Amino acid sequence: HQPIRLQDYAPPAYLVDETHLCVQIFDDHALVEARLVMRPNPALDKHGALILNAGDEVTLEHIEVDGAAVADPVREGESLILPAISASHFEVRSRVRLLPDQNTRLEGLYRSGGMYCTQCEAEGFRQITPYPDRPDVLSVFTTRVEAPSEYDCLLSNGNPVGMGPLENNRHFAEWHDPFPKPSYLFALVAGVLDCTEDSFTTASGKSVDLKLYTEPHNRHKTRFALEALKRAMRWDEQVYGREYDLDLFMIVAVDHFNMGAMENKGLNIFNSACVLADESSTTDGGFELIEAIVAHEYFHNWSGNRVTCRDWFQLSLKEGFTVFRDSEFTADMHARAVKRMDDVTLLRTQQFAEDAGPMAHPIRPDSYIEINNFYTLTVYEKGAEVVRMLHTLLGAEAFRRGSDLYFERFDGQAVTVEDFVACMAEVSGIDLTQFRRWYEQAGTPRVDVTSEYDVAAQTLTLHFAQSCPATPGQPDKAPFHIPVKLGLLGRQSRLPLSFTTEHSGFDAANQVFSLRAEEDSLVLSDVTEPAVPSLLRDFSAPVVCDYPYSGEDLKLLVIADDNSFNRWSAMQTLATRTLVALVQQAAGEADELRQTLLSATSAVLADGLLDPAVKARILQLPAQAYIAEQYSPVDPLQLDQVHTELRTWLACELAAEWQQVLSATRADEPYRFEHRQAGRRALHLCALAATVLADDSGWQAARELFERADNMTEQQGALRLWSQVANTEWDTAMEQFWQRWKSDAQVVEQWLGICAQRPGMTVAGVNQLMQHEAFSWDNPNRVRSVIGAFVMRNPRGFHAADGSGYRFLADAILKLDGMNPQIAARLCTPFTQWRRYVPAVQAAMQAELERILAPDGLSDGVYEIVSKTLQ
Ligand code: BAL
Ligand code: ZN
Repeated sequence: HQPIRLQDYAPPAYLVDETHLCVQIFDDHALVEARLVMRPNPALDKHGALILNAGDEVTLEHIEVDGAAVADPVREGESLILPAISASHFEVRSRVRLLPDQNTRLEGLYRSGGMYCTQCEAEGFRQITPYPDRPDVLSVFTTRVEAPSEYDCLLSNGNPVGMGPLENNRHFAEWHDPFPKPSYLFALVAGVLDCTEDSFTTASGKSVDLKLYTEPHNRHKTRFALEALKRAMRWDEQVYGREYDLDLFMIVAVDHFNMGAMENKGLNIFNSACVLADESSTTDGGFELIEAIVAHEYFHNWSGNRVTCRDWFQLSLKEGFTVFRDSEFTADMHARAVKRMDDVTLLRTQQFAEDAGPMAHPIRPDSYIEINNFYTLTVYEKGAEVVRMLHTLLGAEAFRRGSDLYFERFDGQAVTVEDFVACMAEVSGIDLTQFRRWYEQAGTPRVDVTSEYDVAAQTLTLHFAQSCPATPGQPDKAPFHIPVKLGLLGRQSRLPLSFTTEHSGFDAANQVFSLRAEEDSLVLSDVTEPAVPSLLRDFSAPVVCDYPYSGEDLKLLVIADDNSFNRWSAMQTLATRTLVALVQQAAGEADELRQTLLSATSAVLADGLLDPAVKARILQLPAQAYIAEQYSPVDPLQLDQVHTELRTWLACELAAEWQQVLSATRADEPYRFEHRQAGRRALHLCALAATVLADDSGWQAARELFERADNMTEQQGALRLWSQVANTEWDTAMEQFWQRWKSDAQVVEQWLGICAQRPGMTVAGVNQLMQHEAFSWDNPNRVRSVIGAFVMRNPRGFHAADGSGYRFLADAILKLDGMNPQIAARLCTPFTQWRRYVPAVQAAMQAELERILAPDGLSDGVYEIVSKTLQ
């Protein structure tokens, strides 16, 4: 379990100009022949041994250099070591044998149901053929696929250049990808597939064929993704000036997949759950997610593929940037403020916890044991926030010049985050030296703000102090460059106030203060009345921003802030404070905050002008996971109880108002996925949640919605809410739902999730659910739907006082580690917070963590997370 360090980066000794692969698929094995046209890296004086990576899925049958067989190549771990080569050009040929049916880790070439497919990022290509499997080796690939004729679709990257029959009822297809690419972008698919076709004409008039391949029974679920793809292609032309570059763009839907999707050049491979949709089986959230993932993978064609990463430490170079791009795309397609609330909820609830835990790392980590552990919320979501801050500091126009320069200067190259930031600095003239600390320092910075108002001078002075907690390996942090977007609200007038300031760090046009020092003060003049500051508008930086607001200040912001994101954020702060006070049994304070929360909730419910989607989000209490980050030690069962009691109290106190919302938001038109309708449904489900909580017979409203709804959003929403009562009628409804949808894999995954999250679910119940025909250990989606949902979204079940939830999770991790280490490692997350809990919980979790670490042969992935968690 050796760490790999950024500081040890060395350029590749040898380059691969051409990669010629022949992949022959047989019933019980596959043979891969590779011909690599190579040369020593001209940038280096010394080259040393030729080291190829070869994973343990690969049985080497033959390898030769320029026609001379290498009899006994040294194999050390994943390295295949050949003697140094001095020729200016040479060819390496190899033949290996693979067993795709037995590849349960789902990296390299594997079988998913009836089809063969590949997953190569980050280091899966070495499980297909010996190769310098690193992102800074870019090569032009030509791939021949041979398979039994029944597999009618044989696909790879680039353009088709040949196909035809072979002997023994076999056939072949040949593909050529003219764009040099790293091996992690290689893909291959062989299957009996149905193809839905479309086309797109680029801004410069080129016609691109679009093809979405599925297993035949999923043909009816392809239209939405293809339409989303075309919207994404147009948006990338309009917003970034990026056109698609090949004549063909293919997507394949695969049932067994470790992640959401993969941006292989010209041949994206998707987890079926992240691409297949139709109006009867997909929820509003599902549609939005699919549209975003289709866009994300497409956007990688430039941010990732044409310009790629030098090494895996630079992962956020492509992922942070591409998440920022897809997030802006969704904001443009739907509702900007709502998308911001959803993104910030994810960040605050989960990324902040990661940044405060044992796995905390900068968005560019400086070491890892298993790179798959670093496909994290920090690299992706915080990485996107860092790019967003650049966008805020530069403004849209300069940012676009920066991205144009980046794509032009580094097209066809593998580069670093410094290269990206340097382009942004060059076009804007802004000194981003300090800003680069965002890439280097882990942890969520805090910005503490206080104020004083001088009535006579009409000045409001805001004092800022920034700090950042210590994280593993980084005890001390230097100050960050933090853009704080702000505004003022008059305490009496309740109206936005204008102001002026002389501070050179304030961008008046965008109302953004650049906080660079550890402490700084911003004097705002012409402030005509006492004001409540509205800080960190639109979440202008990924920080915790604290100000000593009174409950009434927060209520004022909830009701009257002209920044709708901050209306939501103020309500989150008010609810968080209330919950923390209740948990800590701070009686007087808790009661006062609770009353203020009630009155703010009532005002929001009565606001007829609020977008229903925004209203639904404002009315949602922060998740327990977020509250658990605010204090320590946490008793998770007590927190669950307090959270439920507060929701119930708000529901009872405002029962009449919720009832009115419930009737006002009933569907009165057939289902369509669009913002207005989705907002109405979200609000309807909020009101239904209150109804179920407030009234013993409230579940009947859920039953009524389940029976009436013409759409999956409301049917599933009703089943989830009704599950809190879990009576025999609910069992019958769940059985009916199962019978109706059991042949639809995506709905079945949702159904399993509802079962696993049901209040009252125990380990015994989950074990029984895992005997159901719908569950399968070798399908990551099913594992996530049952085990993931139970341990991450069922606090009462997972934290059962007898420790059964922790034992269950440890057993599952150990079992999965031998099958699919990536999925096993992901499941370790709930244990990473163990030190935050009360002593009894800590002890029980620690014992399970030690049990996981005990066996020999643990994967690097699980070892890295568990050992760092115990440190
Ligand atoms: N590159 C892995 C999947 C994604 O982030 O697009
Ligand atoms: Zn990505």
